[in-house]
Amino acid sequence: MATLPTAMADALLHRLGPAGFPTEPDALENFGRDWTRFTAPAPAGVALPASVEDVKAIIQLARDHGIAIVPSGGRTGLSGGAMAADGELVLSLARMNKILHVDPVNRSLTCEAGAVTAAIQAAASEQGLMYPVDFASSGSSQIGGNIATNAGGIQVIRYGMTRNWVTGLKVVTGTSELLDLNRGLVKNNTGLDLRHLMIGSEGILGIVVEATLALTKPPANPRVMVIGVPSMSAIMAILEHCQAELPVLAFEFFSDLALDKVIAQHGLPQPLQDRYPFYALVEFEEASADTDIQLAQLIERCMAAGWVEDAVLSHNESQRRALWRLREDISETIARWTPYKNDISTTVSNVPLLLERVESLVATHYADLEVVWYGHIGDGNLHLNILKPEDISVSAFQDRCKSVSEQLFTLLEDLGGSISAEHGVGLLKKDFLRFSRSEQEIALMRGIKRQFDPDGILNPGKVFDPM
Ligand code: 2HG
Ligand code: ZN
Repeated sequence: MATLPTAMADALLHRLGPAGFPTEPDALENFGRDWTRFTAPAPAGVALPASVEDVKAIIQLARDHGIAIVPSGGRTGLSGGAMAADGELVLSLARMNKILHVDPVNRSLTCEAGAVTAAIQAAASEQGLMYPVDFASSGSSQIGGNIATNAGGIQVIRYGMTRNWVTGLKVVTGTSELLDLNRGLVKNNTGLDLRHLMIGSEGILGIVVEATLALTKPPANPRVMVIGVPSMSAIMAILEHCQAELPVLAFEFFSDLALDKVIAQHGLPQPLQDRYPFYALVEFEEASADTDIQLAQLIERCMAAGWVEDAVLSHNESQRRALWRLREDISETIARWTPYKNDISTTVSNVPLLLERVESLVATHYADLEVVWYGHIGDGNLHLNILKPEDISVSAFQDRCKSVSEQLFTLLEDLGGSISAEHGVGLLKKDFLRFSRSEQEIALMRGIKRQFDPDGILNPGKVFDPM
């Protein structure tokens, strides 16, 4: 394992104390990885600042000693963006986790970057408000990481991605300077909005240290329906009708194999009497007393058209949560098969074409493997997970899937889609960036990186190589 230069390690210990500079091998291993399992963690050290001044000092030390920094939030990422596999210093924001202020007049919340998403949601809720970016890992993901990856989740169709909710951002750049961006303003047309450059930049331009987030009123009475569906094309027809007639909050789908794994793993009851090839999960707001009648009519029409086989509706909060588990527990359930993940998107109108082409690719190349389909299909985002059979090594499996990715991404390029809808590029997708971004775009990104981080110390080798 690489180690930090002695003078740097001494300075970090002196500034941060033992709690801010753990050196046990377990800590290094834990802080050196995210949820990906394709690279072994090998950081040279871990620093946990307690203040913005600490963050600035750590970056200055890294510059002086030429040591790379890997910013670290809740490490729930799925593209290797927080992996430290090459003697880097991990900079974890875990100790900077305070909610600083909830402001009902501005409908905003200000917090440190290490605040956990669920704690932010709870603080908003205490004021009768809501932070609406939500996903299965919200119990451990941190807002700094959400911002660095522009996290999406299960209600993007209604509320959009993290980007839509960040009204202020404090960031320390690779030159150890603090930027205070947009300061919570709703309206501020004063040139280039650097805040938006930072959002989704995966830690290559600066370290988020504080954020101000917009809040909104929670939906009146959210209800969930799980629908058994005969084909993928039926899902898109149901989506169109739901969106036209209901205040939709989420529109997700999953395959029968996904359901099978989740109910087996957690001993859950089957949601419907029979099993169907696919399921749609629709969450909607019960905006008026008529919603039930509207819904019944909608389902009847969809059944008559052959799109819906059967459906179950939540009648209380615990039923709503139970139905959500069928979708939200998929990723964690299949983790033990070291899945090869695809997180792809296209415009909603192109989804039927995408599904058709991906289905044929899967039939040709993965006929012998278990393929789990699920995702936020209502916003054009499909998660396609290929499960690793026990008798193939991780690297042989990855090589095989990567070669199929070339074809998958070529067809996405044809459709103008994205190779990474919400999980970011990190390490795992950087070889494929060219399928979603032009050469000019990548050259401009490199130039921007040099402006914010002239020494190239922030998360080097993530998203794209320096040259
Ligand atoms: C989800 O939608 C997450 O559940 C994880 O984005 C997706 O595991 C995945 O591929
Ligand atoms: Zn997702």
